[in-house]
Amino acid sequence: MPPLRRRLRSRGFAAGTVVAALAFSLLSVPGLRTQGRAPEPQDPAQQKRLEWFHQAKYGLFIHWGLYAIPAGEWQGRRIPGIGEWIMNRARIPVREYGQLAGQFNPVKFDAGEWVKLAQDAGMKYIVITSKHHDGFALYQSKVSTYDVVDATPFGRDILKELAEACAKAKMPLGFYYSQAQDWHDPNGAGNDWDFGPDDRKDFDKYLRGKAEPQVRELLTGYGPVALLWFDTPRMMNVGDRARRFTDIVRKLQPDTLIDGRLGVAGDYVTTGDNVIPPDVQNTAWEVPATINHTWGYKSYDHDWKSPGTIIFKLVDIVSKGGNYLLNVGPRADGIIPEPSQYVLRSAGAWLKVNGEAVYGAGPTPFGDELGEPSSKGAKDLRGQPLMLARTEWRVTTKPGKLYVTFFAEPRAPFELPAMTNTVKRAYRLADGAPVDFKVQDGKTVLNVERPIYDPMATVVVVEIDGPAVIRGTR
Ligand code: JFZ
Repeated sequence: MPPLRRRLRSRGFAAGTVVAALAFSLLSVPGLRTQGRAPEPQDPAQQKRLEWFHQAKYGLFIHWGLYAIPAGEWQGRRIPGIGEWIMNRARIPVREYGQLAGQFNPVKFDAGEWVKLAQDAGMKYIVITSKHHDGFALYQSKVSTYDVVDATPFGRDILKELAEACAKAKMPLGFYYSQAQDWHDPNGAGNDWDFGPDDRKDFDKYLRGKAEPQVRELLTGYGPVALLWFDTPRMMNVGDRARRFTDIVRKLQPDTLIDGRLGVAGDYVTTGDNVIPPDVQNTAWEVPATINHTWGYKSYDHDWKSPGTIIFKLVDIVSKGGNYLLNVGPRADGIIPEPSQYVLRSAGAWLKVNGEAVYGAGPTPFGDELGEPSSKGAKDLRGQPLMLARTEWRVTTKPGKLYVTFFAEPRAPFELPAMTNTVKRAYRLADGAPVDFKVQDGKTVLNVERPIYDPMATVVVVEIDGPAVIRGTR
């Protein structure tokens, strides 16, 4: 085995430090300085806060705001890029963009239906944009009237309705809040077309006058907040700017998780958008991901990921110790695009049967199945050894159990990497049918039925003696 993989795969305290160091170099994207730094070694309170998060594994991200109205087009032109960035990409003046508020009337919005979709999808938490970079709040704010209650004909507090529906369904709810970029506020970051360059702004005036009080509102008016999802921490590494937010959160709701994009270490690491690390990460982490190529709704992006792709990514992520926060962008009428609903519900049907391999499951004890670095010594775009991913199977774990998920029929007799544990039993998760196995040179050979039982993904449970795999041969 090449040394990099051996190092990445090893466990134990000293090795863990190496893993963490490599992990964070793998997670950082030059030019996007938003990646979470390694959280400090976890304190017990933090571990406690993270418990539900580790159980949950799969969440629904919702990007919704005024940008759903233009839906990717401005003045008859298709604006390239992600939908919620249209104000920036088309350089729309605040005064013009703000007029969208007068048209925002999502009469088909039904919070209960959104929560039902998340439940059907097998998702265990929801995170919604409370205020994105455009500065418009989806709830009634006393700090600014640029919000859904004060500025739109709709006049209903969307976050309140969603918080109530979530409470009823016992669905943890978190809020995305753009703490640094605010293209509506003269002193917020990002809007240089109306307000000039950021370095001439009184950024702290914006933070103290809008962002901090709005975060206080979110933490006091909507019941328990499962997590706060900060983003694009421009200019946040000056003085105590980021710390001021941590202090507000810890004081008002000590159990609320903080993501990795505040500007100081949060409770977990947020990877780059759609970036799944190549290996197991020894820290709590989450990948925010799109279901097509945009977060906010774009009328002409129909490139939906398939249910099979979603399930592969979810199991892949869980086998590397992470969480999957998968996004939908509701339309301006309040309906989540039907194709996203179909994809999520189809993946959810698989999870109803096979969820035991996902929820609360730990990472793979192996790693052989993830891929290997290119033998030619090639480097990826970040200068890291290029990893050639394999996608045939993944392993997730619970005490005494391995869940081997097959995404394709094994081409040869299927062998698990060598372990000293005794295999007690093997069976298919979907229907409990026993799976024949034998042990050869310390390796467990599973006789996987052909054609494969569920072509989307078939889980075989392997029960072992002892709580965890011990690698090697006896
Ligand atoms: C940010 C936002 O700008 C975007 O609109 C969306 O909300 C997304 C979830 O987050 O975009 C980013 C932030 C960080 C990276 C990429 C896109 N990154 O670190 O790779």
